Amino acid sequence: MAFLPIQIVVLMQLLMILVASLCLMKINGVDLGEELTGGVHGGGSGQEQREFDYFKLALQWPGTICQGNHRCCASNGCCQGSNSLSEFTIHGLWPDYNDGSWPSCCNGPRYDSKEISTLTDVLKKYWPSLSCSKSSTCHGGKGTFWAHEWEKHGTCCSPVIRDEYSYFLTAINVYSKHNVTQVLNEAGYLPSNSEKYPLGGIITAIQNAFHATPELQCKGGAVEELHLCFFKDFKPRDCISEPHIESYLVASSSCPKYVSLPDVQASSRYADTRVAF
Ligand code: U2P
Repeated sequence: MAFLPIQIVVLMQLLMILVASLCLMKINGVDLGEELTGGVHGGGSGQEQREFDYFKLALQWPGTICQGNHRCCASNGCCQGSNSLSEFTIHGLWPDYNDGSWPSCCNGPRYDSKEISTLTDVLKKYWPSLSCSKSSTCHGGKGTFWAHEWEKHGTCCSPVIRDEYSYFLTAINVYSKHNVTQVLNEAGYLPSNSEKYPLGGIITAIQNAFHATPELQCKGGAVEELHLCFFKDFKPRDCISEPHIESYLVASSSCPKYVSLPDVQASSRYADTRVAF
């Protein structure tokens, strides 16, 4: 009985240490949630980071992204009549770690548009920026969408991809070899402003075509991004560690059970809002 107060005091001290540690973490800006769910680790410029585990080809659905984007400029693919908004375009080729985090801004040369001058036309069509905003680069400045993707992700693809030209060319090749839009169209999932499609059906169509499970992200019930994952030799692999679609639907996806693939026409949509630059 005589030991009871001492035990309580020790317990209280332990509790105070725990509370103090949590407060310090908050003060130092460490976000526990982010640490647990993954995030942009090692985001400084030109850092030596451990080799990545696999590639993620991130595709975006312009029909969804362009709906929330009403400003036109020369670089905004949403406004280019020649660009189809009914096809997935490239967001980036991202090296990722199996634990859900990823390296960023690794050692490597800064973006140089001259390096990819021969690819520009192809990139404008299949890897357009879908906004007028400039993107952050790894050196504290702002640059094009392509500059952002090369510096943040491309520099971390070593030793598989070692230079800017190879980074963009590889992404275009992987994208052309895995035509997600065609796979979905052939399965009956066509761009539409009225139809809703089962998320499970979309995932199954991709699984049947590429023998790997993709990752999907939605905004307001519409598909915004679709990610395909690859081993370092570019053979397809699952993006998600949980192989059961049902649990994936419930636990990890920002998509509802039925999703849309909005159909937005670039030329007609922007006919009245186009501005000269
Ligand atoms: O998901 C929000 C942003 O985080 C970055 N991201 C996400 C998943 C992943 O596997 N790798 C990755 O880098 C992307 O950042 P961005 O390239 O757009 O700057 C993604 O948009």
